[in-house]
Amino acid sequence: MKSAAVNDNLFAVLERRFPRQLESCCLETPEGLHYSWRDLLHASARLANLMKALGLRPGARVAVQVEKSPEALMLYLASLRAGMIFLPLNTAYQAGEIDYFIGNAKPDLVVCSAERLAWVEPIARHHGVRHVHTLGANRDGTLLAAAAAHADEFRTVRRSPADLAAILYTSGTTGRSKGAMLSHGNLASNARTLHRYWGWRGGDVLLHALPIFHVHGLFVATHGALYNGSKMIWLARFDPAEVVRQLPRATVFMGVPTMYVRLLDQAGFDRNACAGMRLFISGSAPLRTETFEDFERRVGMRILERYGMSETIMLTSNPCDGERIAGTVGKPLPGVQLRIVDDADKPCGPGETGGIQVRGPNVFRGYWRMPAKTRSEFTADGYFRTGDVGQFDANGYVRIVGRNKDLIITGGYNVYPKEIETVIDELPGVLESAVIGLPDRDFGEAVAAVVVARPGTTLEAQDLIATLRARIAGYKVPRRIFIVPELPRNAMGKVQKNILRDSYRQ
Ligand code: MLC
Ligand code: AMP
Repeated sequence: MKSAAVNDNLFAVLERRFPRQLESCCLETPEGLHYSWRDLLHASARLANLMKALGLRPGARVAVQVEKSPEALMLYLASLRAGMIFLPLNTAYQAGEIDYFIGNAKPDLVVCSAERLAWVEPIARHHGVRHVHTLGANRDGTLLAAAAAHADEFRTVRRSPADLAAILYTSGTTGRSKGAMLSHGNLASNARTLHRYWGWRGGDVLLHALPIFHVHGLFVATHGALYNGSKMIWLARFDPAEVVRQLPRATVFMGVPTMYVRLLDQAGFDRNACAGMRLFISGSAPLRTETFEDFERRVGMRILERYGMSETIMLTSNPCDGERIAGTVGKPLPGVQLRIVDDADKPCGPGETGGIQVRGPNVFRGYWRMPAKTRSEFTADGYFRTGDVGQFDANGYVRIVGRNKDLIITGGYNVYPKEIETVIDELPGVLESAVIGLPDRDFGEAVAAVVVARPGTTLEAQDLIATLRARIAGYKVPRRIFIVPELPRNAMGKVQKNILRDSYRQ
């Protein structure tokens, strides 16, 4: 029976699994920095004490847009310890995007890099944020200076599994982002499940090269290592040459397919470099069969592909021991109920295509301040509609064959065409636009826009791209813009994006 004394705060769950030797290395960087498990406890305690001293109460939101660094990880852990709700924000977001997130989430504390302060602070103050601090990539900024005065012991705040730990903004089909609310219980259950399923073991070392503002890098990778008491080699950014240099010291690597494509372009990426590696995991976007096969030929190992999303964390995975099949995302994880249904919500048989729905302890608590939207995304019996389309094969492996949401995934980042079309349509001289994803060797899909000018106006694609760069995150900016006299429409007046995709594919 579970003791009443057990704290379900995710940090407490992770801490119970830390190694006994608190002096051993928990995190190191290629620049030669070493952090022990004790350093991690102390740094997160100081930051948690600072949050408390600032008057933040459990349940307050902490919004963070900083470069990846060990201290950025400590800040996340401090937010868990203090019972705050963590709101990580992509460093590519521009002012308009940040304004929406801060206005929607109403955080009590905003932490940004010093370079962003000049524009982030006015936005934060405008929305009534009480505290704004800076955190740089090199242990600089006002946050650490303020935390230094605080004690390095902190009693982790008690949380129940249903209490919120994080809000992750995911774009929406309507162009408005939604905040997916994830609880301590959601994150802890997924961490435990993946720990078993991926066979984490003593001596594992994670090579961490993902950004830490999304599910993949912040939760799946980081929780895996922390829950296993494993060291992380912490790269500030994905640099394929640096990854190849560090691989001989690691056993586990997680990446999006673009990272595998780029690793395969490195001459030194071979069996030798990977001799000590136990597991390569891919997710966040479809892994092409060609990449899977090239990888196997080159390295002699099969990439383990898994499938997840912000609202559900991880859902399915190819096995650690057992056959990993190209083009599939494996079986539903233990505890995850996954069904594939037709338009009438009737279960599909093996080989039949339908919408993927899921239920389980990993499924989020709803969209922040959007109860109606939350209700409409769940079925009457509590399944979440993922918007992904797939089928079970004869062995029970899931194949994702498409999406019934108008979404582009570029290099593991999601782009909703509607959001980009809305921004393009507001530009002077633009009558209308259609945003599509085109096949791209590096990014899987690349964002492209087809734009119609207002009568009597001339538009230049390069000018539009330059203007868009200042308004939206770089990965959302179309790589190509095609100026056309009109968009193809069907009898209902709807733009025929399939025709555009076919025309511009080459
Ligand atoms: C960067 N750029 C991109 C891009 N990333 N363009 C399209 N798609 C992308 N994904 C652009 C920049 O705007 C810039 O444009 C140029 O590329 C170089 O920028 P960079 O910062 O140097 O890019 P780089 O380091 O090369 O980044 C590529 C990448 C990165 C693959 C390392 O995109 C990345 O880390 N992706 C991972 C995303 C991720 O973690 N997803 C998980 C979501 S969670 P310009 O024009 O200025 O030169 C999820 C759930 C799940 O989906 O299942 O996991
Ligand atoms: P996000 O909203 O950023 O969390 O992205 C989640 C989406 O990424 C899912 O709904 C899928 O469409 C997609 N996705 C994640 N993993 C995979 C995968 N292995 N194969 C195909 N699509 C994936």
